[in-house]
Amino acid sequence: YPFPGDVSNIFVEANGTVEISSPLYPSNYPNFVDATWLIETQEDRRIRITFDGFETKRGYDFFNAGDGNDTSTNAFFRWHGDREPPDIRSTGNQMWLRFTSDNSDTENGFSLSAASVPTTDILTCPLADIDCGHDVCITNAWQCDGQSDCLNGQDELNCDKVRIVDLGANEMARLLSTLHPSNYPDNKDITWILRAEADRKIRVTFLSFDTEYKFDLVRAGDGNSSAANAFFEWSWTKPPPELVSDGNEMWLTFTSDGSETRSGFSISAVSVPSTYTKTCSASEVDCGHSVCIPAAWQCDYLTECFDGRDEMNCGN
Ligand SMILES: [Ca+2]
Ligand SMILES: [Ca+2]
Ligand SMILES: [Ca+2]
Ligand SMILES: [Ca+2]
Repeated sequence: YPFPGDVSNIFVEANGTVEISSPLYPSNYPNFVDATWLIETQEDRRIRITFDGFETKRGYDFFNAGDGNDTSTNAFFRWHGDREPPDIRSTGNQMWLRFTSDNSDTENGFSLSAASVPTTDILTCPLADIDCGHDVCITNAWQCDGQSDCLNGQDELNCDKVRIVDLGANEMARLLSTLHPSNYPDNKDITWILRAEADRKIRVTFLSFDTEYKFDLVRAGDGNSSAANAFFEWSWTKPPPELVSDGNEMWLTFTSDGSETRSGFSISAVSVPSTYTKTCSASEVDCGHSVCIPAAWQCDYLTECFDGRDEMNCGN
């Protein structure tokens, strides 16, 4: 197995695949490994890495990857621990991989396939994923979970502060509660500021929603400060209505209290033309600000409209 400084040169034929694994895999790798793989394919192709298994000592034994054939430059990926790594892809036809272990504690390491793919082969992050850059996509559940997953740590930035979401024309962003669809943690306090271009509005649609009634709340309003212009507050399992901002900025907050958690929410936010308007149908109650709820929710002893008008003038 590789000793310190060990370098393997690997050429992958067009459409070919080469299997690479850590020393002694699937048994534990030794201490003091420093193994490098320099992978190359034909000039008009690129290399795509898919992992079959991965486990190293988090914080001590590292897998790194980058473009080109020099391990000191162009790194775009670093992985360690027991999370399943995403697929990664080189920019050009050369890519380096390097695995290092320290002087104690080992795991079984990794096994991967390096495939030669056309330059048209691209990786696009699903909407719910975080794009770490260089098309490295990680699941949203790993955002703000206290563990850095992106090489630059961007998944752990701005976690208890304000998250800015810029929406290009007709672009969609997905906002999820922490760990969704698993239960969100207690004591979360998250603010998203959604921003569209000047002549546009923002439309927010709830794809799933479940929070603790009256204690874990989503609020929304116009502008870029959650201190003002609120027009929406929601909790519990009733599906929330679509929301449309007045202008090109809108804020959303989520707060959970100190006990009882639920699966939270998945929200889609899209930039729409400023001419977009929403009108409540005959079977709906207009809460104001184009917020429409089913007429059946009028006088049901539960307040859905922000100003409570659905529970006013109910008689008795
Ligand atoms: Ca180790
Ligand atoms: Ca993370
Ligand atoms: Ca709660
Ligand atoms: Ca009601």
